[in-house]
Amino acid sequence: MLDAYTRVVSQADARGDYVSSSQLDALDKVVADGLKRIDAVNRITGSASAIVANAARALFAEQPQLIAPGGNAYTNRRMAACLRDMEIILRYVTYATFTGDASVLNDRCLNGLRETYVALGVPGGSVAAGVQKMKDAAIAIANDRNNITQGDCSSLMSEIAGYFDQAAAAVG
Ligand code: PEB
Repeated sequence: MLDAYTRVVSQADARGDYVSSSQLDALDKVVADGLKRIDAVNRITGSASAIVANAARALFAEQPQLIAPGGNAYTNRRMAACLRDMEIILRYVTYATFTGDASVLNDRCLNGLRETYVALGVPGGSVAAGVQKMKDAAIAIANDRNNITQGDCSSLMSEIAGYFDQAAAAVG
C-alpha cells in the first residue's frame, strides 16, 4: 500500500535520484489541501450507510430483475452480500481518498474482483452502476458548500470521482 508520499519516494528510488521539484510541487498541493481531504473522508464515512442504501435502492429501482426471483440479489442472503460489497468498495474509496493514492483500493479491493464476480455469476455491469450512484451521492455530500469556508475543492472532487470510476471500470 502506497500513499501520495511513499509513491513519490518509490518512484525517485527507482530512478536512483532525489525527489524531483515537480514531485515536490505535486506534494505541496496534497499538503495544502490536506484539511479538505480529511473533511471529505469524514463526511463520506459519516454518511456511508445512507450512501450505500440509497445507491442500492436506486439500482434496484432501475434494474428490478436483480431482486426478482432468479435475480442475483434475490433472497436476503444475496441482498446482504450485495449491500456488503457496495460498503466494502465505498470503504476502500475512502482509504484511497485519505492516502491520496489508489493503490490500497486496487491491491486490496479491486484486484481479482471482476474474476470473482464472473465466477459467482454476479453481474459486474450492475455493480458498476451501483458504484456510479455511490459516486454521485458521495461527491454531493463531500462537496456540500453549506456552512463551511468556501474554497476550491474541484481537484479533490475529481480525484475522488476518479477512485469511484476506477472501481466501476474494474468490474463493469
Ligand atoms: C466480493 N462478493 C461476493 C463474494 C465475494 C465478493 C468474495 C463471494 C463470497 C460471499 O458471498 O461472501 N468480498 C467482496 C469484495 C471484497 C471481498 C468487494 C473486497 C475486498 O472480500 N449482486 C447483485 C448486485 C451486486 C451483487 C448487482 C451491487 O445483484 C453482489 C451488489 N456479491 C453480490 C452477491 C453475492 C456476492 C458475493 C449477490 C452473493 C452471490 C452468491 O452467493 O450467489
